Amino acid sequence: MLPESIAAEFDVPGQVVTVLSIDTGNVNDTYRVIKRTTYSEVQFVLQRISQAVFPKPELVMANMKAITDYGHERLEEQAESPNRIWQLPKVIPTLKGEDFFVDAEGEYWRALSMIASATSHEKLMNLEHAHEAGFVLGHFQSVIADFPIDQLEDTLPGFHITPGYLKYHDEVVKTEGAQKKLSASSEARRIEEFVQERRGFASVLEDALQRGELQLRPIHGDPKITNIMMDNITGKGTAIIDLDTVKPGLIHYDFGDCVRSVCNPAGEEAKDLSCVFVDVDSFEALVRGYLKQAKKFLTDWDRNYLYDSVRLITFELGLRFFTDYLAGDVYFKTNYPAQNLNRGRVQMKLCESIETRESMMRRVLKRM
Ligand code: GN1
Ligand code: MG
Repeated sequence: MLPESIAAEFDVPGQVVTVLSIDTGNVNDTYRVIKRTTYSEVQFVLQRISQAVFPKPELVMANMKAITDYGHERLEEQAESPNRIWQLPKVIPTLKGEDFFVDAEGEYWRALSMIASATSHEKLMNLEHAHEAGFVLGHFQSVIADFPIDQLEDTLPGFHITPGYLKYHDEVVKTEGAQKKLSASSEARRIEEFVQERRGFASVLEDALQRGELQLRPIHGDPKITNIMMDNITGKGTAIIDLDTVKPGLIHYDFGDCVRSVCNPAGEEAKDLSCVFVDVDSFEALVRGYLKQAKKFLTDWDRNYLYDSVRLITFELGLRFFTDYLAGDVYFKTNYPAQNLNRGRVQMKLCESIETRESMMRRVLKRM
């Protein structure tokens, strides 16, 4: 069904004026809906949940409803602070009072409130932006820290388990389609070699979890730069959005993902690899912001694995993009044929830069 007719199924007053497509996001389809009555206008976010990625969208929505209800209560308690106004999206029910709408084709749709007067940026603007990204992530992790993890569904088994992505990669590489792509592209062969050289490192966080050095906690799962909303009025971070992947995990997955997306000034879709690197100044600003919130819950072991998490999650995303290219683009949406190959090269170049700057990054972590 068309998004225009779906938009009318949600409990928002007025008539649909327009539905605009929002192109960021590699998984779900996202739209901004504008509805008007004779005296006001309401805008909200409408999304079609990708069932290629989330086979059980109803579980995604159960988590989202539970975590946003819980989060709103916590944020209400903090609403007194004049310095910063926190926001968190709210699930908008359908006219029948449900948390999602299933259309005639079996597609799952949901509506979420818009974060007011705020902007999501594809690339880093300045050091203050990096500080805010870290602060917002640390704040979100602290808000959900006491949510019982046994009440969160596992919506995406294997998410951020790097050894699992490696196993899948090994299976994909054997296919005829992947072999053809590898023999046709020296870039692809180069990335394949890069992956093989780092096999041993892939289990660094999972091993630490097995040894009991790290523990599972509620995490965001996808705190990339575009999911951190900056307040247009105060210039501060005001919200973290895209709560599809809130589930039990290691806070390191979040930290690594935030750093790899914030501290690469060229962004995820760069074409010129010479512009891709980890910027240590913005890393320092991000860590400073993050620790203002996170130092109350980080253990010594947690701190010990922060550098590794940045290297690992960057490598992991490079591997996920590259494997999806070899598999025929079955997971991440693309706009041109070799986009997932290009995204893979960018993350692997970034991973290399993180390795080059390891001692500088470790020094930053040690100082704070
Ligand atoms: C996907 O859909 P989006 O853009 O929020 C992916 C993340 C990746 C990200 C890279 C559920 O997120 O894990 O880091 O692309 N989400 C899922 O841009 O796989
Ligand atoms: Mg997401």
